[in-house]
Amino acid sequence: MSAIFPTARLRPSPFYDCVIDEGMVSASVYNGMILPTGFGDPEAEYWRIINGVSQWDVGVERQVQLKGPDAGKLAQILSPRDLTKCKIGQGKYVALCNHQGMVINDPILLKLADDLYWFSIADSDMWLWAKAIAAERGLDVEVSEPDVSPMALQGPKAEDVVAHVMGDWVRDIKYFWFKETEIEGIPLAVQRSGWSKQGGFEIYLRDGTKGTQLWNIFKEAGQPWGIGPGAPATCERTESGLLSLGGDTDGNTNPFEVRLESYLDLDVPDDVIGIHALRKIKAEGPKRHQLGLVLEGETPAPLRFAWEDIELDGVKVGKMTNAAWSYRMKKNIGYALISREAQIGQEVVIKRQTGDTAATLVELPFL
Ligand code: THG
Repeated sequence: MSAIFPTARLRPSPFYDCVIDEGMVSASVYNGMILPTGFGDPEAEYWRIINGVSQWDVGVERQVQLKGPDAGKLAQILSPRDLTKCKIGQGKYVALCNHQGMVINDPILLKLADDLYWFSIADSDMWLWAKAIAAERGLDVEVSEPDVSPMALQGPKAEDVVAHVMGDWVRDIKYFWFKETEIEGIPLAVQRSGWSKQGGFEIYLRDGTKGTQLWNIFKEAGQPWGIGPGAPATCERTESGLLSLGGDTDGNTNPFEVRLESYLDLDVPDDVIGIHALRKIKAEGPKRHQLGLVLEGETPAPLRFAWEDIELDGVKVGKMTNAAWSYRMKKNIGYALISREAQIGQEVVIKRQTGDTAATLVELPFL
């Protein structure tokens, strides 16, 4: 990979030298950083996530740190989900919204102490947002981007590898819970999480000078389990129904439309940003929903780069927001963000750049 120029504005993660050595061939941009996306054999990388253990540089999952007496207060003001029962060492998936009730990020919130929280953010500038809200509300809290960079181990064999390195105690970590620890003096947090549904852990590196050392510890330990490089995979996440903020959403998407309602608590206090709008949207009934699409055809469809119109009986009813060839279903699948009038089981037509394509609306997740 020679076409990327890491700079202060397009930052490499602490694992960058390692992913270059591993043969990275493609990358994306996320939170002003380089997100590796491929190592030359997408199908092998996919099956490694499904059957084995895959090692990902997800240093782009930046942490927005809230520290100080009002850290918990700010976390709650930003999150339309009840955090009063969130324990130290626990993570919670939260749908951060703006005042209009539109989703602006969908991080995991980690509570490290009563006065210390991290939002492990998706791709939008939450640091600016959190700092502005803290100032406007007059809160006693420091908002910063700490030196923290996650690395993910995903797949059914990830637990054995992490237990081999850290000890069998990691097997007892519950979903989205985490522990602060270290290996060979490298400060870390280890969490049962990751952007796949194949199980695994994320290791939050807390010293950016130790990226190569940490990568190699897991790379070497994982050899007996066939560990290899990988990346958050469009195919697996689509099959599994995971949300990609900014991919499946735009600036006018509310959480009810993209299956995030179960992460909302509409009775949180009135000072939570967006809560009035969310109650109103709920009362009026959301206009769209997110469904799966199974496209006609038995071969991988051409790549696409923009949302494409969906028609039902010749009338435009929504958009196809993403698509992937499913190696397990042997079909092209995608997500529809579509009028509630369109229902599971119906046949629609996708106005693709490559021509009209018939598809069936199905429930998410696919698998
Ligand atoms: N891990 C960490 N940080 C992240 C991500 C991650 N930051 C960026 C991005 N991913 C944030 N977005 C998501 C989206 C989905 C999930 C996690 C983070 C996720 N969702 C599960 C689901 O929808 O089935 C489970 C949610 C639940 O049940 O609580 O895992 O991956 N560190």
